[in-house]
Amino acid sequence: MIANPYPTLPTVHADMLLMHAPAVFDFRNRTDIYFPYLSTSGDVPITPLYEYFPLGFKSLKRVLSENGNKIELLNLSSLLLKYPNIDVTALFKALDLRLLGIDLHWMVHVQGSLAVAELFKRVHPQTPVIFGGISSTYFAHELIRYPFVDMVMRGYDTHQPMTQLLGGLENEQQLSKVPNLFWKNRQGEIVDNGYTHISSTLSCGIDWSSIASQQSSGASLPIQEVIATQNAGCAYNCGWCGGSRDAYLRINQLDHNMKSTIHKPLAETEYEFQTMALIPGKEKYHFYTVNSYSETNSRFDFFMDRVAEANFKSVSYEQFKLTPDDVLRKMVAANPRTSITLSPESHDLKVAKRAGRGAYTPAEMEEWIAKALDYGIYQIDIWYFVGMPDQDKKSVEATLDYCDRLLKKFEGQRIYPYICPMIPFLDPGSTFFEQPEPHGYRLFYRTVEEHRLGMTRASVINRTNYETKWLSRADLVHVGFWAVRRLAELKTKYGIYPRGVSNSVCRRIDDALAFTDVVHEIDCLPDPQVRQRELARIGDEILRRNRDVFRAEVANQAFPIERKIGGRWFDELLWDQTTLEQFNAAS
Ligand code: B12
Repeated sequence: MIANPYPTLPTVHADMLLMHAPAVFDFRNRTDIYFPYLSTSGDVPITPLYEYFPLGFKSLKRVLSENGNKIELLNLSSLLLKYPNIDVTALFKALDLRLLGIDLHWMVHVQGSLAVAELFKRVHPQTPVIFGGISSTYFAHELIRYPFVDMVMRGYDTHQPMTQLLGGLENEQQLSKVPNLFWKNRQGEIVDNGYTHISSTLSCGIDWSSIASQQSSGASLPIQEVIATQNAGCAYNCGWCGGSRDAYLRINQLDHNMKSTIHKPLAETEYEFQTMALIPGKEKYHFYTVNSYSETNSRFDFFMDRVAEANFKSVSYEQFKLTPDDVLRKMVAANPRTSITLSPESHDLKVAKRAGRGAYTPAEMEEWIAKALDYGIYQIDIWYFVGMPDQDKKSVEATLDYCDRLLKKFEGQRIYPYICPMIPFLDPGSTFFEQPEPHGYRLFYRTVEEHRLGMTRASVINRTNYETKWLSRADLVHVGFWAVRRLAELKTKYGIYPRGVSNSVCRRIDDALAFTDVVHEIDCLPDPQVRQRELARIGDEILRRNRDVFRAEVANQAFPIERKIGGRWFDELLWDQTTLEQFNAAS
């Protein structure tokens, strides 16, 4: 008798499991794709697997559970970073589900989400697999054609349709009535139920009372953060953004008379704060609020009153325009460690305006910074972008010169500029994606399949889905990384980073850029056999570098020091730590 090579994981029974895939599956032993250091946007603590799952996972869990379903969450991405030996097939065998839900929300997950669906269907051919999220909505008609995708749920608010779906999952007659659903019937025919559920509010608040944190115990620099968004869609219309006013209307098939931002009812916001109050040690948490610039004044007032009661360690708000005085005062009163994030995208007003921003000049911003600091704002983060219309190498260099002046002017006052290249993707559904040529863009990938294959290219330059008239794909990567490196140097010059930190960032970026060129040259070889052979030759070098990035620790531009993962709110690992450690050791 052959012994079972795997210790069995206790089986998880659920009506639905929502699973978040790594951007690329299986990243662990791939010697043919190179993932450079710091190749994400840099403001959030993630690796190039993009471990955040959609906030909607948490709200879906709440609504569907309240309707009598057993709902579980699994962040496969975090799990594989933390337990790298785990056999995913064996893990899937321990799932007993009525339905598996996978997000394809951010397009960057296209390869990983599809690969995970395919593997799951091999293990459980009878269990239906449903896709959802923004990219799923945009590409629903393409996704449903993959043999291992049984259903696609469209929409920015899927709570009601998903409740209906779980109620009638085994009954085709009932399935045919579920709004927003694309599905395959028993004959394998694709059925489109139509996109008719258009919610006028973002219907459901999240229950934050229990979040993944237990596994961070002992970490010296724990990542303790909760996040909130009060709306979907956007009040603004940046051409590169897949969540802009026009993109949101387009992706959700809404006409231009419809509202481009829908809001969470205040009672649901209140509920979120009540549940956040129950997080153990919440006064050590940072509260990251996103999209606050799409709120009305009275709603934002209500929100800040709740922030004042919440007593978080610190709070950050994203602002589109320069925050007016009365709001600055109120923010500081609500929390003394308030930081504001601005995203002018470029110091050059012409570029900033073409990026959809340009609501203020650098001089106006500086005047405002001085005032905000006077009011007691604790920190101001200023984000610049690489890959905008009219932005060439010189323009990026000039942005860095501007950052130098800015850092000097506000030395020692927590004014932190950042910059990031827009890679790998220009958002599908954004205005520039829809009409690339008039805006100076050229697309390399348009369809799901093109993006999926694109994400398996060895070189990050070839994974990028666009270039501009002003910056080629290679420039986007080179100029972008150069800019991040230069900022690290500047931050040391002005005493923000210790010399050791910036030396390490610069050394790793230098290596990433030099090695990207090696990989890129091979990845561009026309003959696939020669290409494969040459890639195999440097396979060990790729793997060594990837393993340096894919660890149970994460560093990003905003915090370039490795911090342990496992305690981030989205690190939902489904089984307890001991069970997973044993399974990992035996796999
Ligand atoms: C908040 C936000 C974030 C937060 C994360 C919040 C989170 N974890 O959900 C932060 C700041 C961390 C973030 C990061 C990123 N973001 Co973002 N983000 C947004 C924003 C502003 C709002 C999204 C939101 O909260 N919606 C409301 C919540 C409650 O609902 P939801 O999560 O969408 O879920 C509902 C539905 O989508 C659906 N659903 C979702 N998944 C699934 C799965 C199944 C199976 C089903 C049935 C349904 C379903 O049902 C849910 C319930 O109704 C949008 C822009 C916008 N205006 O929409 C951009 C947006 C989604 N982000 C975008 C991008 C590109 C990114 C980054 C890749 C940027 C980067 N380079 O780092 C990263 C990815 C991070 C990662 N995955 O690790 C793009 C995506 C474009 C695309 N098609 O790929 C958008 C559209 C615009 C933009 N450029 O910012 N983001």
